[in-house]
Amino acid sequence: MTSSPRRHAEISGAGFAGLTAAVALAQLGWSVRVHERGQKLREEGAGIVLWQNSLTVLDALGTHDELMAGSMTPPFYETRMQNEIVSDESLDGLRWRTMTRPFLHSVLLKAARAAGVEIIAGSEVASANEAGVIRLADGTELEADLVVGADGVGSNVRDSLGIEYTRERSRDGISRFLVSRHKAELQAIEPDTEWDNVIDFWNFEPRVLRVLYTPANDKELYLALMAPAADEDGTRVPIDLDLWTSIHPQLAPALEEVAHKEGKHYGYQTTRVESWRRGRVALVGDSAHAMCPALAQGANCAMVNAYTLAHAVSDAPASELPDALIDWERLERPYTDRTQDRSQYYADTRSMSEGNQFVGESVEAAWYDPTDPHRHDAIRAH
Ligand code: 5PR
Repeated sequence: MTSSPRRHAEISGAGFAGLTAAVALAQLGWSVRVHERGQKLREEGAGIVLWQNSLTVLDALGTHDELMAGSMTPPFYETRMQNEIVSDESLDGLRWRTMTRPFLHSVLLKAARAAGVEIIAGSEVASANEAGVIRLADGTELEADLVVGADGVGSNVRDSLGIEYTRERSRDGISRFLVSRHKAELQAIEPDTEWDNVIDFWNFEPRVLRVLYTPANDKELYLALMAPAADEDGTRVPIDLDLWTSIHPQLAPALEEVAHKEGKHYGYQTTRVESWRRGRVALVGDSAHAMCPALAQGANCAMVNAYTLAHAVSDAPASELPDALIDWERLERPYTDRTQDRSQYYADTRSMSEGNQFVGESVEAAWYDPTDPHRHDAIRAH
């Protein structure tokens, strides 16, 4: 047996998708370099829900214990309409965890360093070609067996390759914040409520203003404030405290802390690309499938696809890598496409407000096991 030379990957983007691909590839024996255009390696986002699909990936990468120590599983996913409880879902054996985005990022960064990944901050990948050459903003060219475009919704990698996409905007959008738990103050207002559940406070009257309340750990609370993109006061950041507390008075202690925070309102949008790959280049995460957050699957699908990408290319001989990417897209993409479509549907119809939504096809992605070698048996048979 001859030992083949170590294969090399250049990755653009040190977010959840890029770091997951980096760790998975490095653990499979690749040399990996990640370019992050930001000057600092950190995540600015607020909170996140991870479902079983991405938790399975994080287990496979060896981060289980660390991840569990800094995250939590709320007892129920509660939905309220006009402050009446519509449903309390226990999610029927499906694993899920809530945490902050900076925490998840720190776990992946540590795993990447432990796996020997080289990460360069302040390094922007300006373009890539299908032969596997990237060009940095400073003109440097680097060659790789595999290039990964994990560079977000405005991806240079995607756009320099001429991969086309469509973008649809939805009518609503969201501003996200991390604050402290305020549990005692909230209990003073609603003593019968533990305030450990995720509580999705929908409100349609007198206007559409929704607060998604998500405990992220013992100390931190993730609040997502949704309003129609056309609502100037509802989308203002820093928030209009009087407006939000007039609709959600029971959340006043937490909203008061939010009112001191800078931030940004993001309009929901769905980006659909013509292809996830071109030659030796693969797209993962928002560059490939930016989606509405209604099913909270954007980052989850990103991590799943980054993981399956690493395995797909490692299982194939180096010369056949472009074909391996074709197969990878053909087998893995349908799950993400369906999730993207459903998430857009739920965002457009606001039908998550009806409660009891985490059943059937809406949790298809959450139940998906990217480590199951038989997961494509039915498709392959055709
Ligand atoms: N679920 C989660 C979330 O963060 C959002 C939504 C649903 C966990 C918004 O960011 O419906 O928009 C949603």
